[in-house]
Amino acid sequence: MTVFLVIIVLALLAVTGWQISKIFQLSQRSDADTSQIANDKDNKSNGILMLAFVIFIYVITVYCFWEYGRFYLPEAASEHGGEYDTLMFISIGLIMFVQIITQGLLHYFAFKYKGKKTQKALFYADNDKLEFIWTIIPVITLAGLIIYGLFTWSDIMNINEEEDPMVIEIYAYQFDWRARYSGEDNTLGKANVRFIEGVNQLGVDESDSYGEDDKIVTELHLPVGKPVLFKFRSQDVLHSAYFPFFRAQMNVVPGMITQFGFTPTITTEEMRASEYMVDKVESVNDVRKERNEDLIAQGEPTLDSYEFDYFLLCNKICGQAHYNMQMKIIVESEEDFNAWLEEQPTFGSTIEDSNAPAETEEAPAEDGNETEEPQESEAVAVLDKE
Ligand SMILES: [Cu+2]
Repeated sequence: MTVFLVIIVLALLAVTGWQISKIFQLSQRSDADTSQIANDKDNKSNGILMLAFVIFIYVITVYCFWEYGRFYLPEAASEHGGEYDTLMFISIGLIMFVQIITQGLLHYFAFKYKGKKTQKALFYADNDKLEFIWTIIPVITLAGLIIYGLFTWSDIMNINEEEDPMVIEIYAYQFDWRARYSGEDNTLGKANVRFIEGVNQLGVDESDSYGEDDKIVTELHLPVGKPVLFKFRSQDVLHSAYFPFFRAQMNVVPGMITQFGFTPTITTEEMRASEYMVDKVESVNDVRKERNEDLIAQGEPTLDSYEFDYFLLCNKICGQAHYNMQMKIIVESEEDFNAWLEEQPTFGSTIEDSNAPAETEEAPAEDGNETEEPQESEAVAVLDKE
């Protein structure tokens, strides 16, 4: 009903506006120029507007670089990241250079050659030489960019098996991540969504001996300088594993395994100590400090101070809590990594532990609920935050 009333009111307003404009037209002096054809004055004001517009977009561009330049990512923390950044920098630099010149010329010419009663447009059919020049230059430039891009792409995407990369599975589900280390044998056990039951949250095949030493964790640890090969699997919908600091992203597709490999080069500690990150953390904490003053005044709990950590994000809108789908990544020395991995339970032992009490208490169903509960309460917590 309200919608209906609003529509009627809007329609009446439109009619009123139209009637007022008619009255306004009738009240104009009879000798005023009411022609629909543009005269010199119209052309002049449009020419000036064209020039003003290009100046406006240039000013906005410079302002954005000035104001938001600090939101750029820091130096890449992976081996291939440098190549990726160079390709990006060259492509964007070239596009911007051409864009600034051609856009400027387009608007300037619209101003300079604006219509005048006394002038007649020149009929100029074609010029082979000019057309050749403006065709061949983009062809060579674009071909160069594409070939360079293809080489970089294959360099990044080709996984050198000779380097013996450490195999880790990244498992996505609504709305969290799990990582599965392939253990001593560096081979992941087979897995299928049909095996998901109880503590076997990732559906690892219990009958596959390769899976026994796999280790499933909620936090991704990586040894610095060691190549890693990620195998991605999704439980439900399309996700995208996005590692911004390592310049890596791969779709995570239900029903298939996708992969991506990289070598982390900067540890979490080193990144925290970098000038970029020190400044960034300081500015985030300044904002939080200000916010905390308000929160204290309102008698609400305050925000913790921020500390940088690498993270893995989901970069496909996969549902309600997509925005909160992230996993912490810690890049550390090989010794620290080995010590941490040593502490993690293997898949085999997890299954054994879960089976042991189940046999006596006969409660496999309850086990299933226990593993699902944290997910559910997480989802609820996330909704509460919204
Ligand atoms: Cu997702």
